[in-house]
Amino acid sequence: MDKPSTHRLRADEPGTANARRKQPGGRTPAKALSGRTGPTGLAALAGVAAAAVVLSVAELIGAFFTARATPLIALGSTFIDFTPSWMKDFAIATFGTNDKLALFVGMAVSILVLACVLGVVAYRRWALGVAGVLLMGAVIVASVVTRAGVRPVDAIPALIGTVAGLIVLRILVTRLWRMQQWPDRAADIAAKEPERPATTRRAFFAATGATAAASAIAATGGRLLSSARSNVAKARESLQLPAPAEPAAAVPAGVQSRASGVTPWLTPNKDFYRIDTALSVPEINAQDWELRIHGLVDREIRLSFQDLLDAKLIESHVTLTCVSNPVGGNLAGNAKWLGMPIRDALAMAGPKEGADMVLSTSIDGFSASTPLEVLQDDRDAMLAIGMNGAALPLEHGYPVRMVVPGLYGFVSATKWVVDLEITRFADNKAYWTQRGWSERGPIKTMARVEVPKSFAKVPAGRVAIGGTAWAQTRGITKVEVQIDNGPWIEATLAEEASLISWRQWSLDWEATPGPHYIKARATDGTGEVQTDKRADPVPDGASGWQSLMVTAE
Ligand SMILES: Nc1nc2c(c(=O)[nH]1)N[C@H]1C(S)=C(S)[C@@H](COP(=O)(O)O)O[C@H]1N2
Ligand SMILES: [Mo]
Repeated sequence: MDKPSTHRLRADEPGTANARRKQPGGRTPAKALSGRTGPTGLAALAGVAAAAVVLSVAELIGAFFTARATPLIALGSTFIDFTPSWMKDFAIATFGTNDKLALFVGMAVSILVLACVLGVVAYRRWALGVAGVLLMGAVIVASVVTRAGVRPVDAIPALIGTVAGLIVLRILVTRLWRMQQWPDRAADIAAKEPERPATTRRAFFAATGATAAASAIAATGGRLLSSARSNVAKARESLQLPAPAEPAAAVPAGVQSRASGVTPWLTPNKDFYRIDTALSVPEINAQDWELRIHGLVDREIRLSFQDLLDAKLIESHVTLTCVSNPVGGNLAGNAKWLGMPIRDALAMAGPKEGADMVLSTSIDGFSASTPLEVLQDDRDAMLAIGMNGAALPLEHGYPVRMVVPGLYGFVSATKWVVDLEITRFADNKAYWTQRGWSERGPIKTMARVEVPKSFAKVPAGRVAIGGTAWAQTRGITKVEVQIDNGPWIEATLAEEASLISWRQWSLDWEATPGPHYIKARATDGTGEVQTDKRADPVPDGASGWQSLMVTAE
């Protein structure tokens, strides 16, 4: 049958493979429509507009539901959870604290591409387009309701958004069909709706443009509304911290490195590194906060924020370090923390024989596995409520986080912590352990050179080398520097405040003109010299000596 059959054409949606093959003269609908942007391009645009409507309507309505579960935030969080570990490591290494922005850009590009495909598919086969929008809605609903601590009603915004997106897609695709110079179809439509003239390309652009603009406004409005509705930040500011029963030991004068340009010994809150999987910072009202301690315990207990305020609080300078920190990197910070000793909280619950791990979980589903004995010994492990004299900043875990000296953050420093399960390493795995990192994470001894900077040009003559070293719970007893593969020279250590905070150092060096290589290594309180064996951050922390080149001139 080589004669085109109008009957067949009418039976098919325009643009289906079948209909296209039967077009007289082999002209596809794409070619039939003259102009710069063919129907495929316009259909892609329709898909983008529809996807924008789904997301923005959902986001706007989401402002009235659980803040951490608005569609954009939930989608982003799901994106994070499904990002392969190597890509996450790459993002942290490449974008550092901008990793979230990178994530949003990556997500936006992916959605844009999928939306274009959706538009084209809907134009060619409407049923598949419907399926596509419903799939999109299902993915959003799934990512919303699988967030920890989210209620089923939080799915409502995504459902309404999906319906709105479907309606918009139908309107736009119908216009496209009508634009076709395809006699049968155009006649069809004209016969059914004679009062509505066929859409022009310009009108179509205007319609999609207006939809996109309205979507952008709705999404922005949703985000603004979400933050305006939150008063957690205000409540945090007016929180009065109680005085510690056990104040921090006085910090000796001289903890700061004599080399100028070395990071401050005490890290201000605003400069403290931040690493977490939370796209939108969880906002918890202190009055609503509750910590459940359960599992292998004599009695399950629940602590309120007031219980913490009333407890015997300790205060301590502790250096936190991220396992993702590369040799010489700056994912470490030193602050004065105020909190309730975790061992006191555990004692109230009474861990049972056989338990060897505490699985701490945050309100947003992150979890960390910490050896039970570490939380029961005399190091200052605490449920922290204060950081450098202020209530915990929202992004550092307000209202309560864990701080455990000596362990990398991924196995100990749970922010926004709401649950402690006393369990066994054999029975439970924490968030990062499930993703290929180790189940335990004692901090490795590390010496960091901060001045001069790598590849710096320095004036020949006296140059101050300086930096920071850490080996929390063991302490730093020596830092040595090697110039151009010469003998190791002992640096001058700054005063030590405690074994659980970092220790700075400096060394005066007479630099001769030309390029020089500087290496540094530390020795911890057990007498062990930092290993020169290079290891990547995965699975339990980077090792090796930092090495840098500077040029004296
Ligand atoms: N809720 C939650 N807590 C978390 C994390 C997280 O992703 N979510 N990341 C951990 C990691 S890997 C580190 S290094 C520390 C960082 O704490 P900071 O952001 O206050 O510096 O927090 C830990 N606590
Ligand atoms: Mo970390």
